[in-house]
Amino acid sequence: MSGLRFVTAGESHGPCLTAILEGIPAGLRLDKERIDHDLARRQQGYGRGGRMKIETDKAQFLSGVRFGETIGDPITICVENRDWKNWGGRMAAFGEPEGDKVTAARPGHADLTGAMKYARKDIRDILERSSARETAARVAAGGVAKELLRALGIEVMSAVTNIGGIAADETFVSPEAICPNDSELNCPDPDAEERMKARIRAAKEAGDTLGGIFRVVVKHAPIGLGSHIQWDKRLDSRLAGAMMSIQAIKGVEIGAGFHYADIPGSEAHDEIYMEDGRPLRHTNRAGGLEGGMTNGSDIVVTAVMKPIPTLMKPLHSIDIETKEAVLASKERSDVCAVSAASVVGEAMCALVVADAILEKFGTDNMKDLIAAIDVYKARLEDF
Ligand code: EPS
Repeated sequence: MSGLRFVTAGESHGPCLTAILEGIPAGLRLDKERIDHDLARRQQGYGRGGRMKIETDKAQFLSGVRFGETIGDPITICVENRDWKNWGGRMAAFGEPEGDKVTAARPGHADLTGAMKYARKDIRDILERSSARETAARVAAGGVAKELLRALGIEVMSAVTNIGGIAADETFVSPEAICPNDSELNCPDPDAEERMKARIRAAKEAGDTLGGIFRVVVKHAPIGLGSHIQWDKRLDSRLAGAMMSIQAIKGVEIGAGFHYADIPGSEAHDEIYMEDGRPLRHTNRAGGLEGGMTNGSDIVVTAVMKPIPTLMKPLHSIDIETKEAVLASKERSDVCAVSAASVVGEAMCALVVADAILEKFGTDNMKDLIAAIDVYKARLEDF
């Protein structure tokens, strides 16, 4: 990231999650309610665990914003962990730890490799940071990126398309059909959503977990974000990397994605026509990206999430202290968090697209940014 950069800090049961975001121009008005609404959307979803009943995630702005407007400084956002009050004895920065160590590694989690790599005897030293609770900080930072995009007329939205093998009907979740919705699983197909909920109930009863697929769409991004000239400037690679960085994501597609394997070139691309003096496409198989650059069509990114590795009917594993065979540890967790991941996916796409905009047009203040984009768009009118 060169226009915008951000880091997060914080453990799942520490005092808070924090994000520091640098590069947001001065003069951007923020709607804190909208940012908090995304934090609430990340918490909801049928199949979430007991933790979500404890937390009411809210973004606290600690720097970079005065009276609702950014001032160009790094923005620090903190999301409090209410559960911290129950974990002080196990998570304090100093003193002696209370309670037992976690020594039974969960297959599929960072537990075993993290403990080996970081030379830790208590897997809690790994799992606290690898937990998807960290994504609350990303959604808060992504909320600011979304505010920037909104000010430029760009929208980011998502839908869950599959949970545990139950697929939503394409008429509801095609890139053209997706629009903001507040359904429980972020799935706009009500019939599929009911079947997904039944599938989640059955998984819970069986002590099991479920993964799924979600799609993020970015509408009205300017033409020419990203670049073909270098591997790390290609916007599709940046989007795919950002999506893969979300906990439990195991695959990402842009546009037609893996379906490209099934079709010949004659059906794979988006033919270009000239209409009213402008180039126009009637299809969007490319998912809005050609040569690593936005081409003016909607950006379409799809990702698959594996089932959460914390199982109430645990898998075979080993104890890192005794080195003996044991069943994996049981931590309170979710049965299914695909709808939460879809909100995190929106945040990550928003951060990447905002970064590409600021890289191309400048980062000091909103007035200069809007003027630069207007000049560029006027030039493209007459390319
Ligand atoms: C999460 C908070 C966690 C889990 C979940 C995501 O809360 P706790 O560990 O206190 O129950 O519900 O974490 C995981 C799925 C994971 O694998 O670590 C959250 O805020 O999203």
